[in-house]
Amino acid sequence: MSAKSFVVVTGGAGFIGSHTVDRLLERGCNVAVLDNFSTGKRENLAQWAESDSLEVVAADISDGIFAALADLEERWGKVERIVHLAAQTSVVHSIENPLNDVRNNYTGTVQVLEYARRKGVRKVVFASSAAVYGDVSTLPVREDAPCNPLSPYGIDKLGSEYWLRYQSSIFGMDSQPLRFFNVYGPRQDPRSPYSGVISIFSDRASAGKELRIFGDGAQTRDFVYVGDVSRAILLALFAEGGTGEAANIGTGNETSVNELAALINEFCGGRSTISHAAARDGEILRSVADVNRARELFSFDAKIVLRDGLKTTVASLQG
Ligand code: UD2
Repeated sequence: MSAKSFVVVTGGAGFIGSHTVDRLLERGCNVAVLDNFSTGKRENLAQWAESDSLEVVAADISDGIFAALADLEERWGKVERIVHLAAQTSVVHSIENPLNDVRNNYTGTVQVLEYARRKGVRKVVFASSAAVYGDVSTLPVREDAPCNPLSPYGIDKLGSEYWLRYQSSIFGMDSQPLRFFNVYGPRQDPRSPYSGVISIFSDRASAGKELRIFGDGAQTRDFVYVGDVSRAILLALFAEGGTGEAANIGTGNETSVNELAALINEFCGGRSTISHAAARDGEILRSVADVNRARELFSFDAKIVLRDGLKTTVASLQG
């Protein structure tokens, strides 16, 4: 048996997951990744191919995780903590495929929590989303603002948060839902129709292709760098306590899509033209996080400013 912390990362081969695994291994944990590889990639973890402290198990969390972890429990002992990131990540996809979203993002969470309850896992950190808020009237948005999700994705994330809170209050399991704002950075896939705007614009501007803004581009987002997000996850995971009360993970800075396109184009040599297309249905016009609760609960503050994060992202795409 090992004295190291045994941490499970669901979705650990994905964009945010693989950065989280990097940090956990650097910290000296034993890490089991559960991933169904629908969007996750083994190459995101290739840097750890020689490590004895990482095991990658191909498994779909919505089928349950007991069997997937049985062998590793014999080797590493009891699972101490879980980072639950595995999810269908697109709001647009969830609207067209609601049952698929329920299976992955709601049933999947309950499966992970059922394991945590029965095995006495100490703490679960969960990737929730700013999508739980829907349209908000007061900005920056605080965690106690009314939640009116406008998509199956937002509903399933909010429902999952309630499960964490329920399990913390009834069974004493520590838990921490994190409401991610717009996460960007290296390893975000630019080629899927559901990709984040920064990965799409960086990929296209690097090739001098046109950047297409939906609507007038005045809509704003709080773009938070993946290295900050993975740092927040570890701070939350190893902090004492956790009642299931959610915390925003953003920077507190608001950037318009117009500003973003101009910045990315500048960093890529200014070869792209910028055009406008019809606005997306149900587009949220302004989004920015109040960041005080994450600071109070687990001393998290985002550190990477957008210009620096964008430069790193663009450089990673240019190989
Ligand atoms: C983000 C999250 C989503 C959910 C949601 C919560 C990502 C990738 N998605 O959705 O998971 O948490 O926030 O509110 O982080 N845009 C363009 N041109 C493009 C692509 C996008 O103008 O080619 C615009 C888009 O209309 C939007 C903004 O860029 O105004 C951001 O779009 P997004 O798809 O990156 O993320 P969002 O905020 O819809």
